[in-house]
Order: sequence, then C-alpha cells, then structure tokens
Amino acid sequence: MKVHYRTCHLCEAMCGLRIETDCDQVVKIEGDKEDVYSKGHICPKGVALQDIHNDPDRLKYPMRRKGAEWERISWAEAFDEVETKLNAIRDKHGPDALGLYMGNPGVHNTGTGLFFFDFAKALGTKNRFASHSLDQLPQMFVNGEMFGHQAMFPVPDLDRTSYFLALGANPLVSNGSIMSTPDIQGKLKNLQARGGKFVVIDPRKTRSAKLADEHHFIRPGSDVLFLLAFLNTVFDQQLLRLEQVKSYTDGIEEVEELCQPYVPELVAPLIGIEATAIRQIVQDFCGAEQAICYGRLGVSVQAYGSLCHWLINTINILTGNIDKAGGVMFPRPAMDFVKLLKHEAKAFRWKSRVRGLPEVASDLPSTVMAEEMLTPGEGQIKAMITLAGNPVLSAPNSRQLDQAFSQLEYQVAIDIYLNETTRHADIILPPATALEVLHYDFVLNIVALRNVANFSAPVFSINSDQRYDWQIILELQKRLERGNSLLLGLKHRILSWLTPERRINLGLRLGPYGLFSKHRLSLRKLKANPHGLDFGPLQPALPSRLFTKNKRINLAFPRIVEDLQRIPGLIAQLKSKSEALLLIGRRDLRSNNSWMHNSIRLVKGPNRCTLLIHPKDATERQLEQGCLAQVSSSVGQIKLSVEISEDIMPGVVSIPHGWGHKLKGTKIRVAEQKAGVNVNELTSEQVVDAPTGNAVLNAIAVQVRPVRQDQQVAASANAS
Ligand SMILES: Nc1nc2c(c(=O)[nH]1)N[C@H]1C(S)=C(S)[C@@H](COP(=O)(O)OP(=O)(O)OC[C@H]3O[C@@H](n4cnc5c(=O)[nH]c(N)nc54)[C@H](O)[C@@H]3O)O[C@H]1N2
Ligand SMILES: Nc1nc2c(c(=O)[nH]1)N[C@H]1C(S)=C(S)[C@@H](COP(=O)(O)OP(=O)(O)OC[C@H]3O[C@@H](n4cnc5c(=O)[nH]c(N)nc54)[C@H](O)[C@@H]3O)O[C@H]1N2
Ligand code: SF4
Ligand SMILES: [Mo]
Repeated sequence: MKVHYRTCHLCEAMCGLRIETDCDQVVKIEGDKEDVYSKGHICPKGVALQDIHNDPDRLKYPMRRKGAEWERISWAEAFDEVETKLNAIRDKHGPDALGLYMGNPGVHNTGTGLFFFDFAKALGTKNRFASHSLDQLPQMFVNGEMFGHQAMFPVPDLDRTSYFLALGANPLVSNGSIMSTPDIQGKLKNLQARGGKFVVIDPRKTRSAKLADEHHFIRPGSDVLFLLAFLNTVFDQQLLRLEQVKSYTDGIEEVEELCQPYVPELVAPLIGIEATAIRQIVQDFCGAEQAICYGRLGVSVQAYGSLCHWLINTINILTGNIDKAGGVMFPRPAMDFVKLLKHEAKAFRWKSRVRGLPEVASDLPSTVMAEEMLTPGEGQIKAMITLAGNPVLSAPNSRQLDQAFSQLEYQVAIDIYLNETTRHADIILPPATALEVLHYDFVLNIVALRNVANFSAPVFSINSDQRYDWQIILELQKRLERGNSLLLGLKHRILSWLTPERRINLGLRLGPYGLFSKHRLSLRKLKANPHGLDFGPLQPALPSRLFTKNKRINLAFPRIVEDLQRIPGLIAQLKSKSEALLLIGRRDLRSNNSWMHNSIRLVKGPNRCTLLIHPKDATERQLEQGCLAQVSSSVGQIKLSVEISEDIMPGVVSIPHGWGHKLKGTKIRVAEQKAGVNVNELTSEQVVDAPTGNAVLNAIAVQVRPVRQDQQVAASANAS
C-alpha cells in the first residue's frame, strides 16, 4: 500500500488530500490534516476523485466520428487529421474561421494552464472564448481598469477580519470562489467567535445565509442600487477612511457625485431591503476595525455585474479596507502568475464581428459564440476547438448553441467525456486527468488567503497510449502555428524542452520566494515538503503591486461612468409592475458545474434539479410539492418538479445549472439516468452586462404554471 499527498483540483479551495492506493486501486481518500493550507478539510467531491479515475465512460484514447458511431484511432492519425482539416479551413476562410473555447477545468489543470496561452496565440484567431465570460469577466474588467491587470483580484483576508459582507455568494457550498477557502465554515465560525459579524445579501436563504448573523433577501438584479446606496451613505455620514489610500487613488469626488442621487429611501422599495437596514449595515461595516465587502456569482452574472464589482472594490477602497490585514488584499504567489501574464492583461483591442462586443484579455464573450458560428460572412467560425468546456449546458440559450455546434464543418474536443458538447465533435482527443497528472496550483494561488505552495506528483502513471493535456496542446500548436519555419522549429523545440516540471521550477525559482530570497524555493524543495510550504499571511502590497501605468487607482474610469447611465432605466423597470417571477441559479455541494454527474456517489439520492419556489407563489399558481411545472422565458421552456420552500424570496424561483444530460449521442451513463433539465434553455445570450458582454444567468423573467396531469406522463420521460 502507498500513501500519496495531493492537492484536489476540482474547485478553488485547494484541499490537501491523503490518498491510499494499492497497486492501481484507490483504497481511501481523506483530508490531509498536515496540509499547510487546508488542514484536513475535504468535501464529497474530493472523495469522488476516484470515481473520475475509475469511470468506465471516461475517454482515454482518440476517437473519430464514423457516422453515428465512434472509432478508436491512433494519436498520430488523430493529429494528422486535425492538422489537415483545420489548416484547410483556415486556408480557405482565414484564421478567424477557427474558434476556441476553454472551459472551467482548464483553469484547474496545471498542464493546460501552462501551455494554453501560447497555443491560443498560435492559432491566430480573434474568435477565442472562455467560461470566464459566464462567470467573473465583470470582475476581471474592473480589476483591469482599476488595478491595471485583469488578474489582480482583491482577496478577502477572512482570517483577520471582523466584518464580512457577502453579496451573491454561497461559499459554504461553493467552498469559496475568487477566495480559495477550504473549510470556509470553520473560518466564518472563527470570525463569529472573535466577535465579528457575517452578513449575507441573497434572494435565497442559502446554507451560508443560515450560518450568517444577518441575512437580507434582495430582489435579484438590484444589488447595484444597494451598493450605490451603501456608498451614498458612506459619503453622507462621512465614514470614509482615506489615510492609507489617498496617496494613490483618484476620482473620489467624482464617485461622491455619481452616487449622490441614490439615497437609501429611494432604493429600499426597489430592492426589498429597508432604508434603516441599509444604513445599519453601512454603520456596522464602517464601525468594524476591519471589514470586507465581497461579491460573487450572484452579482457577477447579472445585467449590472461590472457596476456591482466596481462598487464593491470602491467600497473597500474608500472605507480603508483595501490592502490591509482583515480587508481585501493581493497575494504574492510563489509562482507569480499575475506578473507572468502581464503582457496578456489587455482589453478592448477588437470587437466581435456580429454584435460588436469587446475582447477582454484576448477573449470575446461566450454570449456571441453561437452567432459567430451561425452568421455567414467573412470571419464566420467554421471549426471549433473545445477544451475542457461544456458550453452546450453552461452557456445561455443553449439550444441555439447546440444547433450552432451541430452545423460546424469540423469540431475537435479535448475532453474526457462524450457529453452534450463533445457529442458534436468530429474527433475527441482525451487527455489524462485527475489522479494521473501532476498538479501545482499556480492559478488559484492568486486568490489564496495565504501565500502557500504545494506540488502534487501524479498518483498513477498513464499507459503508453495515453497523453497528457499539455502534450496534446503542444502537438496541436506545432502542427497549426504559422510563421518562419526555422524560427518556429526552434521555438517548438524550446517549448517541448520546457516540460511542466521545468516551467514550475523556473517559475518558483524566479518568484518572490525563490533564488533571490531567503527561502530559496525550488521544485525540489517543494517535492521534499508533501504537505506544502506556507509563506505566511497576505502582506500589504500597494501601490507597488499596481499594474496601472501611473501606479494609481482611478475610481471614476470612463467605461464605468458611462455604464451608470443605465441606472435610471433599471429604476424605471423595477418600478413597473410585472407578473413574472425572477429566476436565479443554485449550486449543490455534490455538483461541479455540468461534469461530475457521472459519479454514483455524487448523484445518488433525491432529485436535485428542481424548481425552488416560495409557498405564496406556489399557491397562486396551484403548484404542489413534487408536481411538474412548466417554466418559460423569452427564449425557451422546460419542465421540472416543484420544491416548495420558505428559503426562497417571494417572487423568485431557483433552478440549478449543469443538468439536462439526456441528449442523443452522449455516453455518460450515470448522468443520463439522473438527467435533470437544462436551465440555460431559459437564459438569453442577448441580455448581457453592457461593458463586458458577460452572460446574464440570474434575474431572468419567467412564467411558471403547472403541467396538466395528462401532459405529465409524457414530460416525466424527459425530466427525471
Ligand atoms: N445558468 C447557469 N449557468 C452557468 C452557471 C450558473 O451559475 N448558472 N455557472 C457558470 C460558471 S460559473 C461556469 S465556470 C461555467 C462552466 O462552464 P464550462 O466550463 O463550459 O462547463 P463545465 O461544466 O465546467 O465543463 C467542463 C468540461 O471539461 C471536461 N473536463 C473535466 N476535466 C477535464 C480535464 O482534466 N481535461 C479536459 N480537457 N477536460 C476536462 C468535462 O468533461 C466537461 O466537458 O458554467 C456557467 N454556467
Ligand atoms: N459544490 C460546487 N462548488 C462549486 C461549483 C459547483 O458547481 N458546485 N462551481 C464552482 C464555480 S465554477 C464557481 S464560479 C463558484 C461560484 O461560487 P459562488 O458564487 O459562491 O456560488 P453560487 O452558489 O453560484 O452563489 C451565488 C449566490 O448568488 C445568489 N444570487 C443569485 N442572483 C442574485 C442577485 O441578483 N443578487 C444577489 N445578491 N444574490 C444573487 C444565489 O442565490 C446564490 O446563493 O463555485 C465553485 N464551486
Ligand atoms: S472543497 Fe473543493 S478542493 Fe476541497 S475537496 Fe472539495 S472539491 Fe476538492
Ligand atoms: Mo465558475
């Protein structure tokens, strides 16, 4: 029997795992109590890593479509075919005819992360997309404008704070996002034990809200007004604390003027939080020694995502809670990904062809992906490469996207499952994954609460006919990159020599704890410390860490000032009476977006893909617990069973995403049995956050009605 120590790559929490194996079998997976960062924490998904490893449906070898069937082919044959097909399409239609979409696990996968950027550039296409435009793009945009770099995420220093205000986040279930927090529950309880306060603003009384000292329901999509009223009160009651930030912050007076109209009394009836409660939150926040305003998906994937995140940052800055212990801070990771990506940190250089939505950090928003495939003309996408992504379930208006994928001339999928997106592929190139790959979390350490480093060697070796993700990406780059052949030959030789281990070693040695520091960090040193190394809590880093040209933060940057012009329209909309219910999302501890439903361990038990609705709204619509309801939006309709609960705000309903596995041609047999329905058949790609084009997946107007008994029989065949 062997014991391995490994960082879990599934979510952002970076839990250390202790894995016992016997030959090629996992015997046990538990939290590693000695892990410097997670100290033994684990969630059900960490244990289910073995299910991915053992999954008989997991793909390991290249497959080529042969009519409705698939045939296994060799890697050489697969690469030859991809090279021929993609080059032919590019020769005929130009580089933008190749589209590329990278999904969420790409960020959690060291090999992919290390080789992706060069590969994407080599393709030479403007049609690049990523799951972050279904997620944190507004945060990235605001970071870019305020701190000069899209990856400069302010991270909540939870261990040392005394007030934590969370909007649109459910960290007890997500395990923290853009805030890598193993055992977030423990951290929040410690905060409460220190006499601190945890406050949640969410249209649903989530697990996090139940732990909180205070929870306020808020009308979905209206947070921007709450935050404007928050800032208005800060100015009005002179609660600013500028000592620290004044020397490097501009635009304070302009911000004061911009939020002047939004007094708590104006916004209160529109958002559903009393003016006195808003003022009290502001007073408590500003009265706390250290406080954090934090927002995640609920305030990011909504129509005012950029404004919300701008206001959140501005609140932290103007109340003196940025760059100080217990406020929001900027990590100094051992391999400094933020610095390494300095040259990628650009935006607004080109626009999408059809709708004119902007590029940020070289990607166009995924909301334009379908139209770029479907609209004829120069620059139309004819072939797609999907890498660790399942946009057919994850992106808005997924029916349209499904159709767009189905009419492509060619699709290559680098993926481990034959699922809703990859079923359209002509060829699938499956990489080794999970317990088979090395891991060093150079991406997530930019959002970690401490500066830590941890290296994981593969637990299992791979067969000679499997390939690592980075090998696949590099081979594609070699075959598709255009330029001077001599120079390219040299470049590709260097890239091949720079294996993941060499890249990590270089990154560590040249990083802040490397060669030029007392720590002398190297990969060898990390390997000798299997529970990781801890370089301590986050340290103040401003203004030197700023990437803006003048090393200053401009609070009132033009793009956001312009976006504020949408607020009167929002107010008018909120004042008008509507019969519609507002749809929001929901995450479950045992899901991971769309792709972990093939683990029996994770999907067993009652159906979780239900419509959560308040008793009052259910009664008004004659909906009963467990009955089938039809939910329709301007885009589509789905049928699913009703779960009545007081935990959801009246006027709001919730459906989780990542379900809807019963599409023809997939091979995810467990998931197909617990198929659920796809909420993104209701969301629209046309409704976006204006400055970025980010998807709007919350606050969707829907109609809900019961499905008549005679229709239920037919529908239940589709909604298990
Ligand atoms: N309505 C609604 N929609 C949402 C959300 C929501 O809250 N509500 N959330 C959004 C968010 S935050 C996100 S991040 C997106 C996610 O959107 P996507 O990233 O598009 O979707 P995932 O479900 O993460 O799909 C991951 C894919 O990667 C594959 N995969 C897993 N591991 C590996 C690996 O090691 N290598 C490779 N090559 N492939 C692998 C899986 O088989 C799967 O096909 O969904 C978004 N969609
Ligand atoms: N178990 C599990 N963990 C995950 C994932 C998963 O699928 N499952 N996915 C991972 C990914 S990709 C991400 S991005 C993170 C996301 O991490 P979080 O953002 O913490 O997770 P969510 O559960 O999406 O939380 C969003 C919250 O916003 C609320 N909300 C919806 N609309 C609004 C609104 O208009 N205003 C306000 N104030 N709140 C609103 C929802 O009720 C919900 O509680 O989680 C990661 N971790
Ligand atoms: S919380 Fe996240 S990192 Fe930790 S075990 Fe669960 S899935 Fe893995
Ligand atoms: Mo995400």
